[in-house]
Amino acid sequence: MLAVHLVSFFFSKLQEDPTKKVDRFLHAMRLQDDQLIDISKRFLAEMKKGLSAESTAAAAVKMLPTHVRSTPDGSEKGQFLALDLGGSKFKVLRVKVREDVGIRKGGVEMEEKIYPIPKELHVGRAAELFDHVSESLKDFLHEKNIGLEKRHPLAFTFSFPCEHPSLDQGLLVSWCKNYKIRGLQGKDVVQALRQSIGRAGDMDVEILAMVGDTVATMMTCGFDDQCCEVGLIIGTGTNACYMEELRHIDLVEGDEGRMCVNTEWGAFGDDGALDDHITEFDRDVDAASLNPGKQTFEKMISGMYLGELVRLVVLKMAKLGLLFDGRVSDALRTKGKITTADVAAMEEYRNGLNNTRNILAHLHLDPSPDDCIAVQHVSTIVSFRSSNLVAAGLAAILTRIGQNRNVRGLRITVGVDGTVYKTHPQYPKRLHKVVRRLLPECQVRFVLSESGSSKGAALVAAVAQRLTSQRRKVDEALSLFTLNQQQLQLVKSRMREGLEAGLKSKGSSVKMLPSFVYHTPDGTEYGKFLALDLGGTNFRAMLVRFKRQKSRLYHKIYTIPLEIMQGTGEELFDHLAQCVCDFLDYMGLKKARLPAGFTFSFPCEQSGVDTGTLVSWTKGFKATDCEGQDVVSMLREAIKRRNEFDLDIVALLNDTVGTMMSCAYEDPQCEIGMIAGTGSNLCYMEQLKNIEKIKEDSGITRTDTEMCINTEWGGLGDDRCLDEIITPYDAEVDIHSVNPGKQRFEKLTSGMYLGEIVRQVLLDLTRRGLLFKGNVTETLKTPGIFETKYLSQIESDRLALLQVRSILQHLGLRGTCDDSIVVKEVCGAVSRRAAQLCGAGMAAVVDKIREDRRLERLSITVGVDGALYKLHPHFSQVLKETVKVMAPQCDVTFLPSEEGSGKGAALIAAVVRQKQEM
Ligand code: 0WK
Ligand code: 0WK
Ligand code: BGC
Ligand code: BGC
Repeated sequence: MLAVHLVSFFFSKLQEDPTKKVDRFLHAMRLQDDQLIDISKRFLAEMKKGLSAESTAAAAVKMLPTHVRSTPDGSEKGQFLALDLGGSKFKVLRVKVREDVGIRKGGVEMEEKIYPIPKELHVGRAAELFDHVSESLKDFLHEKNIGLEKRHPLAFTFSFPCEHPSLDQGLLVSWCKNYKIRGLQGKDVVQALRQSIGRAGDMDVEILAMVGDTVATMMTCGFDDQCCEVGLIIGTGTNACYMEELRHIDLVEGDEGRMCVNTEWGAFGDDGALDDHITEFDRDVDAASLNPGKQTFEKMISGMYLGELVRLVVLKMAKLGLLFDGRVSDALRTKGKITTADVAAMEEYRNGLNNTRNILAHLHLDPSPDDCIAVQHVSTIVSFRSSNLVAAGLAAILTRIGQNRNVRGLRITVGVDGTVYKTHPQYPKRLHKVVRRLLPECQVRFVLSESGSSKGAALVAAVAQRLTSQRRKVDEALSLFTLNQQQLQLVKSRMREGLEAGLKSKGSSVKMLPSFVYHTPDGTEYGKFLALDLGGTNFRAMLVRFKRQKSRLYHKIYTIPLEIMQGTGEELFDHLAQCVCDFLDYMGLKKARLPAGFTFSFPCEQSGVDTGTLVSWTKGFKATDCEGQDVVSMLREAIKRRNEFDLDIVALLNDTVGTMMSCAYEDPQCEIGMIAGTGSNLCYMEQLKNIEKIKEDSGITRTDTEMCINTEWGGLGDDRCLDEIITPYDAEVDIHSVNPGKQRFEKLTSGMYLGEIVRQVLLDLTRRGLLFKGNVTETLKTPGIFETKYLSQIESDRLALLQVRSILQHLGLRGTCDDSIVVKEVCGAVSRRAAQLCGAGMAAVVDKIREDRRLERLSITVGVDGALYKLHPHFSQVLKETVKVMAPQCDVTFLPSEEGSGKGAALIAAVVRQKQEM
């Protein structure tokens, strides 16, 4: 007996392996990696087509924006009703989401009930389907004794292609799978549901969000795994979604942050892109479907069609005598007689062959063992092609995300659901394997959505609720920085009053310090001068040479260490003398005793052009024994102490005056100098007769009618006249500054403080849980950590949010894209207010000059310098716009100073020199 078996076994081995003939018969379905890579590339191209405004209308792969802008961050909470319609089962659910504990750890409680959808409703009228849905909801509320008195937020999973104008609106693009209903295409599905719930009555439901099942699945898995940014369904239908950069989604306003895109990849190939892979069996399945010509990719993959594909293949092979000796049964000829569940059963590891025999027997066929092996192999090839095609599509999506993030080794999680993936024994492993083979560098994790997508839908509703309340609270904080016309008018008139008061008497908050500079340059200046410039972020020494209205300039920049800025006056001036010595040595001019102009960018009460006592330090300087001292004498003494060189300091000036002079050398209309840098200040040419506080003094010649006044407008508000626009954040910055109560206007407008104001706002928003998940890091508590340069970088239009995020990470602030959006908005609000306030101040000055000169219109130039004006992406523009609006009778030109105030210092030194030689 054993001998007989061995003979027949070897005989059968000799006979051809039945799978071989199936391999040959279905070679078109057996896709090799190079073909999958090619399909993946085609799909990537389709994705780009769907995202771009030009080509989306004609694109087969619609790439539908979902208005879901972030994946769960664990702060979602609340109780929601949920409807899950479109998959194989229609479910009504109640979902309770608690704080900060993941689903696996039971952070979400669910009660659900499945309500069958009668077949006729799949092909009836929309109203009938939705009335059935609403009645089911009503039944669920009764059964679960959920009170009807309270308004219930509802999340709706609707698994058909919809265009979403917003999270709670969805216009149906088309029906698919086993649905073909009349009367809803192009209409708002949420509205249709609202109406049918209204018709059902006795229910107070607020539909907060409607999403597709891929989105809901991504959110469900994202609650536990923050890396989950892709949702995949391989069920009755198939589809995928992923988080795309908003700037790539042309159909949605804004380029900040991300948004989940529902690819609707089921339609890939509807434009013929996959024709070279469509087999006759695919064409037969399509022809017999409810939507011929549509959902090409889906019909090669999803559970709705796999069984049918296998049946058609087996039928064809039987007809060709390749199976069952050519015998065919009516059952085998009948559509739907082999289901996808049958396909899965045939491929079961242990009982696959047995299941195959039973299934074929069930079709009134009498298969031989080889027939069973062959039919099982048909199932394998058909489902293998399905998982391979999904892998190709997924590889395209992951490649896209990798490109968006500009990373090669992407680490990401894919949330998956759907009966095929869940119940087909080999499917998940095959899919994972091929994806990892196609994308070896990527670390892809697949997470199965255990209990359906409604948790995800509830999370979307919870996120929508959270984002709405967060948005409201953030807008409240930002609104404190939004100045309306009336408030700007107030600042303008306060500034005007400050200017007038300062001209009359000493001690007003806007000091209006005389500079003893009586006129701007006239081009006759000549000679070689040294210019020293202390005040901004650095100390600069310059050699300036004037000849025939041309100037040449060499300079060197030196830093001022904090310990010098806040040490003793002697140390500070010794440091300056050392820098000057180094510069003269470098220029080989130590022996020269050059005439020098000293730009000292702090409020100095001058009694002449070459002498002035420091009224008070500003901008973080706090060197001792300086306030009330003559700063020129202090420099001279330091030079003497050093005893290596000598200077003839003939002029002391403020950086605003130096800037005005520098620019006036180019543009004679320049009569105002403005600094928007570390500090904030302005000077302008005032009529001598208006400077009441100035006594008859040496140096005023009869011809002089004007003098440049250093307004020191930074002090506006020190008398609390700006309190109504001072926010609590400003007060925090002032209290912790080295000069509390002082320089209030400067502390609203200058680079030294804007970063700090932003930090205070971020600190407050984080403490209130509106930012960085409420995680108040040491960084956020560190004064000065948020330098103003970061504002300029963060607000630059060219900078994508990701870069904002990396700046924040560089600062040790780990946040989401949404956090980055808020940080950018806070920076924008703070810098915009600063520019508007300077604009209002400028409007006060130019209108005063215009009125003093009894002019209907004034045309004037402002020489301007400072990192904030020069480097901030929007500051200068907002400033100009504000001046135009606040001083409509003045044409103000802003002329950025090329070489800083150094040339201005030298020009004043030249003028003084020429006068001395007269
Ligand atoms: C379960 C989800 C549902 C989705 C379905 C897809 O809760 O939203 O539509 O998976 O799989 P199917 O039921 O079509 O196999
Ligand atoms: C450059 C000028 C200097 C002035 C500085 C202000 O030459 O006198 O103090 O600009 O800008 P900051 O360095 O504060 O940005
Ligand atoms: C639909 C998708 C859905 C997928 C999975 C497809 O037929 O077009 O919207 O996500 O099935 O259910
Ligand atoms: C100083 C001014 C200076 C301005 C710009 C302010 O802090 O008080 O004198 O012009 O900064 O540097």
